[in-house]
Amino acid sequence: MDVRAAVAFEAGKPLEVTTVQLEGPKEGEVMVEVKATGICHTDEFTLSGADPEGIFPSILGHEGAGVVVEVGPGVKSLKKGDHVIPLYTPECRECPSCLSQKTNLCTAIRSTQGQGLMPDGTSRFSLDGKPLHHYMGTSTFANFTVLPEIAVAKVREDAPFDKICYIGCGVTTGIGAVIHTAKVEEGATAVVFGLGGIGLNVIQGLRLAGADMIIGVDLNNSKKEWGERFGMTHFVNPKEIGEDIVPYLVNLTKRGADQIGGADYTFDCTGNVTVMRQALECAHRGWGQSVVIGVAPAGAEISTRPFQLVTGRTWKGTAFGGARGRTDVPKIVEWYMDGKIEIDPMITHTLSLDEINKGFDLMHAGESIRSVVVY
Ligand code: NAD
Ligand code: AHE
Ligand code: ZN
Repeated sequence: MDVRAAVAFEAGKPLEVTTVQLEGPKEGEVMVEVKATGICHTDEFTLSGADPEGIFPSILGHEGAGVVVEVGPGVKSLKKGDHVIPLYTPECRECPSCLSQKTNLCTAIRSTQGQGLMPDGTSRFSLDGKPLHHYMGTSTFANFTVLPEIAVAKVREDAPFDKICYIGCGVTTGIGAVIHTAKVEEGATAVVFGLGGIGLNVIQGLRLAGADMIIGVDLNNSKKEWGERFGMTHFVNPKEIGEDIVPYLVNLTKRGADQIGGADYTFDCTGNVTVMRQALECAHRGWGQSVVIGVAPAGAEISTRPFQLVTGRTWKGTAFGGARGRTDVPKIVEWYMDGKIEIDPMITHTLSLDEINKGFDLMHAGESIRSVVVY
């Protein structure tokens, strides 16, 4: 069938909105009518050419919400009409990773997903008879997409698509990093580097967890107000403090009789490896945990003095906030519907598919938190 899609033909070039062809779902797959999709910084990262796994031409997008319109043979857990959120981190509940209960990184289809293909090694998208690649297993920059059943979370039907699409990545990643990955406790101190679509969700996750001191760090002063809106207690612009950011933050977080500074938890939400090092090094001696969320460009590497780890800091990372999509995403939708978490104010721009490149421009200009395309 013909569908409308924003195609990434080449790295570094704007997306082209055009009509492409989509095959129906095969064994174990479903077709979803995408009703809305967010534009995440990771889409920009891949489009820029910085993603070692970036493949072109492809249909990007991984933050969607929609309705199941067709199910392939053998599909058991979904039916036509179900409201769903596509999952770039699937949950098969059968692979060694899922069964371990130690990680959300399901391995069932990761290798074909990374090659821009469905699990049978082919693509459902094409243009003029030539295959187009899928992206992150989701390709939500098309008004219809095909997904493996294990990469779909069924959610309640009264939740608005143009808001819950954000749970498909940003909301779950930020809140999950606090709850699942860092397991932040009440009264903790935390530093969040990068107050964009992810960092603000880390901040609201910290507020939910009961953190006492929530320091936000960003080069853009307009993010101060944004951070405060979701629970940030202190804002630091590294360009304006007149000293190195690490000693500044260590000093700011001094507590207790020994006056040793450092945060209990720190989060990188920038993808900048220098910032990742700063985040580790301003974590508290003996127990501070630093969580890498940002995605760094091909070839980038992190470094620090091993002494930072010898003296008890832990460096860890998180994908999709450690969330098991089919289990956890419906719960996060419930939290939103119950008013436990906020989404609406973070969706600063709503666009049509034809305007999708404007969403990338707004991100580059630091003017948006989240732009959402509504089909
Ligand atoms: P964004 O563009 O909305 O926000 C980035 C923020 O970082 C901006 O406010 C920017 O001003 C700030 N920033 C940039 N450089 C900085 C620096 N040196 N110091 C302090 N602040 C700085 O991006 P986003 O959508 O929030 O995504 C953030 C990162 O998280 C990206 O790298 C993205 O690819 C990644 N990400 C990872 C996961 C995951 O599962 N691990 C999920 C989603 C996004
Ligand atoms: N393909 C890149 C890495 C990109 C990456 O780390 N993606 C995150 C999700 S970012 C969502 O906005 C992720 O889930 N990673 C785990 C995985 O299995 O992809 C690279 O560097 O090769
Ligand atoms: Zn994302």
